[in-house]
Amino acid sequence: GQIIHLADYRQTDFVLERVDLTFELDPTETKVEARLIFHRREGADVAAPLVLDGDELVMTGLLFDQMEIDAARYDATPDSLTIRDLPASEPFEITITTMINPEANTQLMGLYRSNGVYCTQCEAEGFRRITYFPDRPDVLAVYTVNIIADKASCPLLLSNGNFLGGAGYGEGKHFAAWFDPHPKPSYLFALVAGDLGVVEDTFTTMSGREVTLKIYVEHGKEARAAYAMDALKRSMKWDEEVFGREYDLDIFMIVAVSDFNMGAMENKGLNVFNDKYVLADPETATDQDYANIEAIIAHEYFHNWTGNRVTCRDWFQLCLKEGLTVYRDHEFSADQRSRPVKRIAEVRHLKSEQFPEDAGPLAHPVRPTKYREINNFYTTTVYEKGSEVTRMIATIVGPDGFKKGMDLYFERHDGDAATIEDFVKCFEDANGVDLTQFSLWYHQAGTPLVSVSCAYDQAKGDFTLSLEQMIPPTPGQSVKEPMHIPLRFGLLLGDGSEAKAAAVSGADITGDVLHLKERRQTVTFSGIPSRPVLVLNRSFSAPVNLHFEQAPADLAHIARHDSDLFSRWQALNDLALPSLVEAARRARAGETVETSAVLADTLIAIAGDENLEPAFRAQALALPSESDIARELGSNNDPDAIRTGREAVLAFVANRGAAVFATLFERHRTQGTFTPDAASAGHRALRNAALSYLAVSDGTPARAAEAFASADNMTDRSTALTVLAHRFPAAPETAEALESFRARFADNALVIDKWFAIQSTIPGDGALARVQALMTSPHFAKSNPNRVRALVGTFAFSNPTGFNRADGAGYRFLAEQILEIDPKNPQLAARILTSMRSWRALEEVRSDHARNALRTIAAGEKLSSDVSDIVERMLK
Ligand code: DPP
Ligand code: ZN
Repeated sequence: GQIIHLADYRQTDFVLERVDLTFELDPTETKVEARLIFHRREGADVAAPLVLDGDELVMTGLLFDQMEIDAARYDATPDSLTIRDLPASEPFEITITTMINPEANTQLMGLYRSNGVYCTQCEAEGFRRITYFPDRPDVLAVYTVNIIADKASCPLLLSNGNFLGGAGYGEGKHFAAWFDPHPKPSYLFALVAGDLGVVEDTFTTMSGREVTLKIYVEHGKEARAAYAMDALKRSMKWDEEVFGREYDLDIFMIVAVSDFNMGAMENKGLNVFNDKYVLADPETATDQDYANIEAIIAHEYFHNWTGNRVTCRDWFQLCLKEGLTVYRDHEFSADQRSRPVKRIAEVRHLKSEQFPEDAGPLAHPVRPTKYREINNFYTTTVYEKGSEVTRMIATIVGPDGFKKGMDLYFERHDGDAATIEDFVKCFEDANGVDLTQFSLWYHQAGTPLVSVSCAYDQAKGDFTLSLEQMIPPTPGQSVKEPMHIPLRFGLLLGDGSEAKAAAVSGADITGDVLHLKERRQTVTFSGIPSRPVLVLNRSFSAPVNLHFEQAPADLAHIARHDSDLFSRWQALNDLALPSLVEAARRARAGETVETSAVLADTLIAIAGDENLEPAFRAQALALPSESDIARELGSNNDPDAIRTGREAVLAFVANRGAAVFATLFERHRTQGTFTPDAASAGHRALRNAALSYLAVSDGTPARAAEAFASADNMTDRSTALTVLAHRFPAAPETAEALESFRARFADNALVIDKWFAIQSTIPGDGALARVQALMTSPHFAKSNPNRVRALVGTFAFSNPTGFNRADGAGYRFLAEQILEIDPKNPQLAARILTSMRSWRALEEVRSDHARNALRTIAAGEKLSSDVSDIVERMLK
């Protein structure tokens, strides 16, 4: 594939007026007839041909205004259809017939079959695998879809919009027709046909319209869709209340399928989901699964306005819908659950996934300006950093200003294919502010580093803060401009109250937000009665790294007293990280690791503080991860030393807090009927965090084995199993528990994925052999993305010591897997390959092995553009 540049964007020469599709479904020979009505755009070149996109297409018919067309007037290849000598201005109709093979479609893009169900995935460029089409998001049209299929195997025939009607159709067949009145781009097209069970409900919108809600799942799994339905209704209500957005069709459908590359897809009126994000019950789903389902159901529903009603002009604008919609689903979950705990989880995720991407060879701006393979830009930078950028706009213009800007966006751009510039302009116009400098967040890659120092002058009562920002170089961007960084802050006094400055100079401050705009800024707060402790970047108002050597006593003060729970967690993290870095250094040098009692005592005190919500205390107890430590170290990393050091700190905390952890383990047992609400989940999280420490101080598997045996929900059961497997991999109790878990859930693939993931993350050199053995298990299926991600993906992404074996065997294994998966499912292969994005930060022996493995992949024959794009950027 060649490189596509944002600067080359131009409108199409032809306007698509309407689309009429007829599918005659067959497992291996599906016939698609597409009737497309176009007219030449006013002002377009009258000689310009019509060029349509295709991908592996076979054309069996072509008509112009229902007439045969002269062979000299067109060229058809598998990837494009070009038609010449078309009318200068009047509308014309092109009818294209293609034959496709859904059964053979292992890429899972376009029309394919999953467990006998026909389904589609068209984002970003899957529609061109169905028929020749102007397959780009700025071509919006109204669609009519006719589906003809075998009645017995496909009683259900679905597409976007409203159902028009259906009837029998010849021998053993039937048909259904759907009409979607909302103009849409082809990536939002969907078709589903098969035999599925359904859960039905209704929602009455704010203007009093009744909407039918249907969730389709495999027969027998209906009860497991109840939580998803509940989450859908809460999402619909929330979007009305918070964003004033009402649903716009008579029916909203969700279909769960078991083979899916993404999490889910927001097709107009007919969302298609990975079944992992629909199905849940206490027996099979963890609290995290419930939270994910709630968030993803909301995310896809929210796309109806941010993505579908207002779509993207081109794929460079992907963050226009994704960053904004992630922000919306984050806010939804924060309102449904505990806001600070949700924020902590978001920041943990951002730091562990997006920060490494932004610091490595795959770094790119939130709004990129070039790409080779768009599938590779569904990244945590576009999604999560994109959400953080939206959050900063809300911080800068304030809640009312944000609402005004969003209202203007919907008013101005409903029905449009818009750009990031259009979006930002709405906030400028609605609030009379200039966001030019702020917009650098969309254009400059790399996580800004803000260095902080401060001084207090007792005699004058002046507190002085010096700030300096630096944005590291990233691929293709060596020089960066200073950005507008909104930092929420507080000055905490000794009694836990907040100092109010009499005057401030050196920076714009609005409320509790300090606007850092220059490369260097010195800010003076006067009238401060005693030395304050600075709390900076409260609630993570800006996605930056802070370099601030704050005294452990000050961090402990914040951890115990700040009004912002997020900052209390952040302070604990900042207290722990230097200890863990030092521990890794010592472990690598073969020295004994010493742990500070301040750290352990602060952690234990917070864990035992019954005035704090349990979910927060569980987050506090989770020490920074091995990859957090690696990121902090930055380069020349030895994952074994990092683990050894961290284990020593963890053991110190475990032993020192054993009595407290034992009390928590007993006190926070949830009893009675299981409910997946956030408060109950918090008790389980705290109890399980205590169990993880107790397993270390106990030194025997007894307590975890007992917890496993007595668990009455999947959260407790899978945590106990994880503790057993990771702490006592060789114990008979562990083998027994793993086997009983497998046998109990043998026919539930989603639970077996947990069984794979738990075992693939057992630390140490033995992990690879374990993963290879599990790949021969009858539960494994190479063609199913969820299975591959659970076993191979989890190993590569989440087992730092096992994957980064010093002999390079982990990397060689991954290279083999990538080369094997790529010809069948390039998107899946490319995604798993990004697990090596931080390879340059490894010590020399490992990075040499990693480079060799990447070169092996790069030398592969017939690599997909997905994999070659990733591997080439990684080796550059
Ligand atoms: N379905 C994916 C998402 O919602 C891509 N649009 O993020
Ligand atoms: Zn999305």
